[in-house]
Amino acid sequence: MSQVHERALVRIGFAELVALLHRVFVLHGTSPQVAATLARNCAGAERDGAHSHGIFRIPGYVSTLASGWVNGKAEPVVTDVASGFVRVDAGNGFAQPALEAARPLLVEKARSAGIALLAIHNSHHFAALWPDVEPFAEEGLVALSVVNSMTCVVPHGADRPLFGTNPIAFAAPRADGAPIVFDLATSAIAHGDVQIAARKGERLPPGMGVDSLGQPTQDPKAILEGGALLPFGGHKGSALSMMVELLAAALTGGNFSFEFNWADHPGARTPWTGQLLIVIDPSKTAGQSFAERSQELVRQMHAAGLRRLPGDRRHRTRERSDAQGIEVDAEELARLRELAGE
Ligand code: NDP
Ligand code: PYC
Repeated sequence: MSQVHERALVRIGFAELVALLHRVFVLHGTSPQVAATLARNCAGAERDGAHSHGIFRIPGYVSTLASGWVNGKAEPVVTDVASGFVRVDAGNGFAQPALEAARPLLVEKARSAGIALLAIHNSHHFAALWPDVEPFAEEGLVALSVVNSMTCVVPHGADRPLFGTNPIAFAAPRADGAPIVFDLATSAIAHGDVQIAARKGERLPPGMGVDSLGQPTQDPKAILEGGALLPFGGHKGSALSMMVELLAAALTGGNFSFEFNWADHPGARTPWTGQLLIVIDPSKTAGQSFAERSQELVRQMHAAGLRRLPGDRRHRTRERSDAQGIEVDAEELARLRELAGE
């Protein structure tokens, strides 16, 4: 008879989790500033139930820092390239501190010109993408971001993997309620979720990936050990993934997902690529305010029978976490405390 292992769950407050993660990052080689950014990002993902990019990622951050693959103390260099174009060299560091460094200039340009673009290169992104766009919508702006990752997706109609899992995130303000936000990998499933399924011994739905012989498989281990993922939606997701490679890498000066080689850095897990953000000031729109128009769209979607908007699940989880504490696996929390040297 197979044994079912009950997971013991405990609750931790957001601020306490941020402080714990901050200690982990600093102890494993980031500057305090980088630690503050990554800790908030990672704790926010855990708080919102975005488990594939919450504390599950910490061992990957730690092994990457230990491998010397990423510079945890990098100081981003921001360049004012043109009226609507900001560039950041992340200095082989993480993308989020680079975004933070460029943010004031990006917002200033978006508000004066109506639109501005941020091109981040020489950067590592190992996180969910929605935290990068949601804050812009919270201050009334529309934001779109793309980031490419590491080769593990077979383009539709091709024989071998080339693209990354390449997510697209979008955020827009609305009049009554939290901004409309979606954040989706262009692969049929995020690589993180394949790892989680493998760890839990679960099978995947059909159509997610192939094994090392290119045959369809629902076994996550077969995908991770020599196999590959498929794009979502066949040729359509594949075209979007191609677009992400072009915008996040070619346009920013970053690496394509297939262009870096971490073989000399055992333990390296963070893709060394690029990221693009486009920020629009919708106050320039003709007619009714954009936020009222987006509210009207949501109203009509609900009237048409829609029960769940993208972001609704995250916000419900956030409300529960804020009220009761963030629910985490007790063993995982104990491992975090060890990594923090406690
Ligand atoms: P999901 O498929 O879980 O969700 C994609 C989006 O669809 C979310 O906005 C989600 O909202 C929404 N959604 C999901 N189900 C429904 C539904 N039934 N009705 C309405 N909306 C729905 O995400 P992915 O697995 O594609 O991606 C997971 C994460 O992995 C993302 O945060 C992504 O950024 C990250 N990632 C990061 C990479 C990197 O290189 N840094 C690479 C690849 C992925 P909600 O959140 O509310 O459920
Ligand atoms: O889940 O596909 C993923 C991923 C890649 C890089 C970071 N997350």
